[in-house]
Amino acid sequence: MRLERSISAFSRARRIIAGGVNSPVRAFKAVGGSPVFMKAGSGSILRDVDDHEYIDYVLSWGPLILGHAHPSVIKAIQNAAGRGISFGTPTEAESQLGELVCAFVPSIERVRFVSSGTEATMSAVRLARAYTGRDKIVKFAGCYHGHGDGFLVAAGSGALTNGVPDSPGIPLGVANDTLVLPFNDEGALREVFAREGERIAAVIVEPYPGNMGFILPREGYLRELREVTARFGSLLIFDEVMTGFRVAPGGAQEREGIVPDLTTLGKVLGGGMPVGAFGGRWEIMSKLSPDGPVYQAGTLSGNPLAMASGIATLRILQDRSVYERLETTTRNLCVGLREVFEHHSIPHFMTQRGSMLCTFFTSEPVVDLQTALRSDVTLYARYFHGMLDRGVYLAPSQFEAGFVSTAHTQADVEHTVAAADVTLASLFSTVR
Ligand code: KE4
Repeated sequence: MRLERSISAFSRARRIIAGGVNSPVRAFKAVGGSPVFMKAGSGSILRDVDDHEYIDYVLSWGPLILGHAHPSVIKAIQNAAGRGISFGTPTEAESQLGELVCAFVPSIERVRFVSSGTEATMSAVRLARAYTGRDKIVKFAGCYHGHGDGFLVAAGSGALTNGVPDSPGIPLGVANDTLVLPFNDEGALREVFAREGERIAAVIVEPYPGNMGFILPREGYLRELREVTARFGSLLIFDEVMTGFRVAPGGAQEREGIVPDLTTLGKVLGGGMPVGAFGGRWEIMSKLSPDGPVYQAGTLSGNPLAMASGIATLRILQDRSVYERLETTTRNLCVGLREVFEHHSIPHFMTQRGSMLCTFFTSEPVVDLQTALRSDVTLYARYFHGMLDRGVYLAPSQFEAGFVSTAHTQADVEHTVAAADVTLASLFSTVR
């Protein structure tokens, strides 16, 4: 496939932008080749600067649950822009979106909007430390909570993809306050709490980790997290930046019936515009400035255009039948892909919840970072490029999740499954 314009765009970008990208995972380092530069999106389709079209399963890393350029979202942003872009004052749109958030996620009694998932998680951890008077936090190897210093310890997503899960530049004192455990390991959890429980301010967890590929908790694991944190007076923070409004209207906590103390949100919340949020019980959130002493702020927090985009998005998601359709499309895709992998005798392990999915090329169940790392990332890279050449845009890293939108059609599913069949046939010269 001819990618001349993307290739020249990347060499231009590299002359002015660090690494040629504004977020490392976009650079195709894990899959090789030159990153594809996109210029437009519509529904489930992305168009690149060489005018190739792709069915998009990255959806801006999750935000675009309604697909690209949804008319209601575009109109809401345009209307808001006509009234001014930012005021630096309170606006009623922030309360409107806040009311929607609290309706979708009942564990949130008060919310604070920020401009990214990283700001949401950083702020939630600062609040948890202030509320408990403790310093330690527990995170899980392979989970990614943004690029805050304390989180870049055994981090997932781009940090893992680019082989720097423990970034340089993090002071030892900060890293020492982050305790890292393997996900899905109840023994390790109980052991660290027996040893450090009185010093642990919070456990922060992606309830369905989507940054080491997409991994699901073992039965009862999240319940154990809830019980052990409550027992030791630590807060449980569900990082639902990726799963919020995605795997169910109320996120993973709705599917699992677990009430965290704090929740962080992003991605779908802004419908593609920069929005993050954190929230929880009033007694905790009341510690935040200006009512309380815990400082947190942001010039563009609650930006009117971002609020308009989020309100338009969540209003559409209030129709719960949307989630049934998303789950059906995603399941159809998984069934088709599984048939193809089985036909070509490709060892694989697939995960799916709601409209999130992932394929690992491995013959063992993937339950944590170690098992994820044992999957065949070389085969993933070859599969990625074969699909790209056939008009399907997957995450340019094994250590990410795939997403489906309301704009994806059965025809998209059939095209994707056919592309996988031809790709694997060409890789393994097995013909159907
Ligand atoms: P942002 O700061 O990128 O908005 O959000 C950070 C974040 C926090 N928590 C979870 C569970 C997340 O998945 C993320 C961001 N996810 C990655 C994709 N795996 C963002 C993509 C990128 O870094 O370019």
